[in-house]
Amino acid sequence: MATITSTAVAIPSFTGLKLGSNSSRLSSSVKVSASPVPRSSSVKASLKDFGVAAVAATAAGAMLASNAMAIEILLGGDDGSLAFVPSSFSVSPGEKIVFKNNAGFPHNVVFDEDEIPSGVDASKISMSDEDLLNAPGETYAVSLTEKGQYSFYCTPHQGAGMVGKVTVN
Ligand SMILES: [Cu+2]
Repeated sequence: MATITSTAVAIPSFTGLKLGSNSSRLSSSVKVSASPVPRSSSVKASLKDFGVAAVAATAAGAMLASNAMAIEILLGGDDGSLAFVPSSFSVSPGEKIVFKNNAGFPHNVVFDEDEIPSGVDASKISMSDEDLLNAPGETYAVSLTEKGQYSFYCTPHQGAGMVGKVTVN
């Protein structure tokens, strides 16, 4: 009970403090909303610190995500086509390939054991035939370390042409 109440009040009061320091036009409305709530200054300070930390962490996470080496391949086209989008692409060794359910699922990602570099174990980089991505936005991620050409397909839609190629170079 106490946790929910203080959290609900703390967010607007922190926002208000921040706005108040940056804008004199908004400071009067901030005072009205913040002052009727009786609270100790130590609680305010700790909640404010928490807010700043959360904002900083979000910014750092966004920077990491944009800098990380990764490529996203959609499973199913926006037009309803049963395809990998794009179906042909290149990555660097070790680069993360994220296959993401987009439309027309269920899908999966299985590498063709006859069309991958020799020495690579197809089962280690593939989903199993029975393993399917059923929900929107579900992902399967894999990193390929051996250079060369790899072919892969979606088990339910291979016959419909849902196949792809990736070059690791
Ligand atoms: Cu499919």
